[in-house]
Amino acid sequence: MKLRYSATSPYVRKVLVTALEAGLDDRIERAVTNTQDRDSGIAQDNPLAKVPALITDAGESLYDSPVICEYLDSLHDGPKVFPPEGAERWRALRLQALGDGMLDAAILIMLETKRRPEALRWADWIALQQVKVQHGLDRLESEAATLDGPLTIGTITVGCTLGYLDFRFAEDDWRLRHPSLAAWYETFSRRPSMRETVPRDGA
Ligand SMILES: N[C@@H](CCC(=O)N[C@@H](CS)C(=O)NCC(=O)O)C(=O)O
Repeated sequence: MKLRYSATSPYVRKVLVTALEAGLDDRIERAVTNTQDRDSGIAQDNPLAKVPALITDAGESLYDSPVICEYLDSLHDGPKVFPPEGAERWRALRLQALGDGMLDAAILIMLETKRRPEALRWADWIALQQVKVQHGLDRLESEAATLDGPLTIGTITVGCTLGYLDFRFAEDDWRLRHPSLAAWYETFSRRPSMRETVPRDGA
């Protein structure tokens, strides 16, 4: 399998953590991809020109991260990170959606505040995105006691989301107002799969 990859993408990190936890990492070739480079071929594998995209051994392209993670989870016989049914499944998928939504907002903030020229920034719009991240953190804080337990795509996504906030917004420490979540993440981030996938600029 080939993974269209960027070392800073939290969605790619979800895929890598899932692969490492499933023991599939050795089967995945990583193809570093600049999504803004038309010659990279990303649009042939994902018409949205986003990473991650996975090209299976059968030559089929899969995207986006929830689909790729569920595909990888179908390839192994160990404990599944996508619970097959019932309340556990819906809880894991909801947590994944919450983390992914927080990431979508956080990336928009990053692009607006760190990439766009200052004169073109739209403060009210940035504030709207910040509220989404804050509300997400508040919800996770209120649920922190339930994050322990079997690893799921939900907790993987939450872990990658908090890691992204540390990576891009270290100056606004989310831990200050979310102590229970911080305590959970302190343990979660020590998993080898998390340690091996810490985001790095220029990697
Ligand atoms: N919903 C997608 C989001 C993927 C995404 O936004 N990836 C970013 C990198 S962090 C990207 O490729 N952006 C390039 C673009 O939007 O053109 C997923 O979960 O995989």
